Amino acid sequence: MATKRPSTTTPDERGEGDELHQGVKRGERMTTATGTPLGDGQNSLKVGDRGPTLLEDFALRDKIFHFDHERIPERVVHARGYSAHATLECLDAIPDLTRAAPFQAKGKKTEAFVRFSTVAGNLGSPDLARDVRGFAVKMYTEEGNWDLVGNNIPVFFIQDAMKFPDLVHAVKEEQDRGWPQAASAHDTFWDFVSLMPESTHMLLWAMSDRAIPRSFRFMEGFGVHTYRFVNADGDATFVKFHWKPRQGMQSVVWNEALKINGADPDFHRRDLYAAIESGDLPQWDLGVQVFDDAFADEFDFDVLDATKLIPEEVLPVRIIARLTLDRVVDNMFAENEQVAFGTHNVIPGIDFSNDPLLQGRNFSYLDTQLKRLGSTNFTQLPVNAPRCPVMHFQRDGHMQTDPQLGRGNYEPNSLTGDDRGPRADVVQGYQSVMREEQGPTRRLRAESFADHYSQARQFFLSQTEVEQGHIVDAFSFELAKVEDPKIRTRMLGNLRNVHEDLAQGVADKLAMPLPEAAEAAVPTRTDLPESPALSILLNGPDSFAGRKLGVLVTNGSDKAVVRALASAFEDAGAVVEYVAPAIGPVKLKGGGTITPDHAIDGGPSVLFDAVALLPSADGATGLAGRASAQDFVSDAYAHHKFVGTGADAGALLAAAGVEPDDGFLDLASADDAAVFLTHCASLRHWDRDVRA
Ligand code: HDE
Repeated sequence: MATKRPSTTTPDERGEGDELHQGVKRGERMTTATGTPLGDGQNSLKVGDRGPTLLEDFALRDKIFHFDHERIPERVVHARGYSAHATLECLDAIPDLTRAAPFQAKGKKTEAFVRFSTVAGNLGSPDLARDVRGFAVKMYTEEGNWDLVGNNIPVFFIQDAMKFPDLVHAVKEEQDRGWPQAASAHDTFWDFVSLMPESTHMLLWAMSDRAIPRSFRFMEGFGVHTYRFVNADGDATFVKFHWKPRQGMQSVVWNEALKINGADPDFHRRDLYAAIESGDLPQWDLGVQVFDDAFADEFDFDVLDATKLIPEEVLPVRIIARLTLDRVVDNMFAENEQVAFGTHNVIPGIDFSNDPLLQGRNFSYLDTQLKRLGSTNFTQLPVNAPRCPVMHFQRDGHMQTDPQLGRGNYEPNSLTGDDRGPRADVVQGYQSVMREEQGPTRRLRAESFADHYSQARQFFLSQTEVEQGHIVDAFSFELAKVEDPKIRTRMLGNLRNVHEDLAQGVADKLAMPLPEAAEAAVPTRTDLPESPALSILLNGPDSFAGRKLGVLVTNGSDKAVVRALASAFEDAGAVVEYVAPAIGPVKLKGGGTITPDHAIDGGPSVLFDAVALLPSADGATGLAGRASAQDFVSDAYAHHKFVGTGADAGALLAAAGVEPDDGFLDLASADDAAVFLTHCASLRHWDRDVRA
């Protein structure tokens, strides 16, 4: 037990070399890791005034020793991530389908922890990389931890775990040069995927706006694989999991993503933190697609193939629970870095399918945690520890923190009382689904996995014209970064099997001729119906709530207009931030001041979902000569944003070279705010004829 130290207070002092020794307040004394109180936190122990330093300086050694070992291996994939604590609430009890503890009673709450991530970049990479986002959820149920380790894209690049290391090596920075960081736009990635047509469907998603979400809050999540639900009678069905953001979906445009990465590489983590801290708690509905073998057999693709999805229009998603992110992490290392997810963490009621990718993952995650966290006892770390009792005969290991009482450390035993220890429960314990499996041992890709293009085409055709344009642009951007023309040509050959317009559009942008279509194992189906659920723009929000307005103000901005705008947007659940020529207070016409959130050089319009230009006439003239102010306006224009323009913004608009269109709304008087807000609810003015 910790004993209290005598409470002391000491004054701040300067040392002989002018170093600051801050005094102890409230009796809190700094100690070594073993609790010895320190008398000096600034200087190592030396002989004389100028050294040498003594080997006996245990305080220096204690501190430097720990520092030298601060880093642990970062995740080989999904290194860059951000987490939050959460609660899952059951909305619709489904004991008929599963005995999984979170879904047994309506209103049942389960503690959870969520980590979002990019895949390819290292720990310090920017948030707006074009990449898949990880969407990993740990649910601490009373029957153990259940991890749903998913992505924001419902399909994957490869069908068999055997190919995962190749995929990851290909996408990460190239080994002989060390770049590019957090980018798939390079030769080795496109070389690999162009030789692996099974990746085509996922490539369509990765080149779509899904791969550049505006915020973690505005993206869907998917379990990807087919899993199994099992009820208390042992009856099993197949299930696919979906997370649907109650904030609606939203992405950025690519040119904007490139600029956000420079302006605020932490854009996504800052956004999530700010939303939770302000009480605007992000929520997702958890939905399931449940089906049986007979239903699965009706498809000509295989439900065990992770490159395929079941369209929601064919099998609707049934909402069963709601996830609320309700608390930011206390410490990034202890929680975000040390949280250890694994697909193998299942609870009674959840079981696996034979998806060969899932089977490989079940092996991989445990392995990786041991490598990263260094001990088999990583499950004892607070972020990983189950909230239900843990009882077994696993013993010892590095960093064992459990005193593991009693005499019994094996079973069967005939010990009694506390010495006896736990036993497996044949009635209530986890039972794997009984499945009949038969067949010769072979290394084989099933023929049912061979159609690589039909669903890619279905995805492309399910997008709006604007989104299709973005897909063409993204392929063109990425392939233009590929140096070897034969890789680009090969990829164009694959794209011809998806859709001629896509292939032609990309070829045109690359100024390359279209090659022959690649040979396809199975001809592309052209009869699959469009699935509107696959489009972001068809499923966006219908309000500006949770979005951010950037208001450009200067000395002399009209107080009535500024205040009316702010209250209209804030009342609608939006965040308003002010950008000004400098960070000091701005004096308004009509009285009062505003303390800006950003100086213009560090507050570009890419940080906002819509902007308002409310400078005074003098202020507009002053800003007109500044590149950052010109970019503020021209970027908002190029990124299809709605722009509110005050009566005196003319000089700035002219300097930016922007011709106002229907997406520019007058903010001449206080009454105009409501109309501007109504327009902003549709988030972007897609009719504007600009393309990155
Ligand atoms: Fe992962 N994956 N993965 N993965 N994955 C990891 O585990 C792996 C796959 C996913 O925020 C690693 O703790 C293999 C699909 C997420 O901590 C590692 C295969 C999907 C996260 C690993 C896959 C994912 C990971 C690296 C193919 C979407 C981040 C660090 C057989 C359904 C979790 C770690 C977090 C992390 C292996 C494929 C999602 C190496 C072998 C498909 C969200 O174990």
